[in-house]
Amino acid sequence: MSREEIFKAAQKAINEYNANEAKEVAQRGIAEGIEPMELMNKGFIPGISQVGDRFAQGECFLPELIQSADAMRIATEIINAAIPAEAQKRKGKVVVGTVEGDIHDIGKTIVVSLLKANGFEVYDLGRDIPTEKFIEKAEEIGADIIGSSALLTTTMEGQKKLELALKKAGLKGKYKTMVGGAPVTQRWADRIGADAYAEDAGEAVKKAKQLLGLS
Ligand code: B1M
Repeated sequence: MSREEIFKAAQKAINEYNANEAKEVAQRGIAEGIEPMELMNKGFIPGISQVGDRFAQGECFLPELIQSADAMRIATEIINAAIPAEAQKRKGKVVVGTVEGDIHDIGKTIVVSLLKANGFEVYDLGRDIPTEKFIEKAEEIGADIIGSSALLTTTMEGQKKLELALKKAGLKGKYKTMVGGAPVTQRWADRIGADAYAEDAGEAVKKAKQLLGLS
């Protein structure tokens, strides 16, 4: 199978809600030497985006969306495990979670893996995380950055709430904040006063380094 065929097979597995196939393609892609993030970005992510588009157009429904998310989760686990870790001194501490009311965590988990692989100490809070939990954890572990993910236009408000809560507690400035998620933009980050916005996991690493003056 060529690289292009593997990317196509990954898209097909997610589009057909086929977890076994997704697992096989992920393993095969890694075994054939495709870079983990390239396999994710050119194969699996376009696949789940296509399913999302079909869902939005009423061409598939929640049960299918759940099945393809499951296939995506399995592929993500394999890909994340294959990301080579940078053998370096710890770069900084990052608390990351998906905001309250939002259970989308596939993208957030990829961001966590790539940050870890790049030498950050990451505390993954999970999904559906209330504002206070982000702050409590940051205070507890002495974080450098608080990162929040939001996938729904309605839950993006959670990122704004976090900024406001930090200001109210006199903690804005103590922690740098980074926001991301499909509906999130630089404009939104500017509007709510977040310190950084990242479009994808690779950019999240770049921005985290910039926030800490490491690049
Ligand atoms: Co939902 N969902 N979903 N869903 N889902 C979307 C987001 C939607 C756009 C689909 C659509 O209609 N086209 C739509 C939102 C519409 C809107 O808000 N305008 C939607 C909806 C409506 C819903 C429900 C309300 C459906 C329902 O119940 N009727 C429901 C909501 C549940 C809730 O959260 N309360 C729901 C549920 C689900 C599933 C559970 C079935 C499943 C999630 C499973 C899981 O995550 N464990 C799911 C899925 C899979 C999707 C789509 C299809 C794919 C999301 C995804 O995983 N993308 C999505 C459509 C889409 O986005 N095109 C959709 C792949 C992932 C790698 O990308 O998450 O964007 P992403 O992460 C990227 C970047 O955004 C960035 O880096 C990542 C890696 O490159 N990034 C960060 C993310 N977080 C970051 C944080 C950072 C920095 C960068 O710093 C901290």
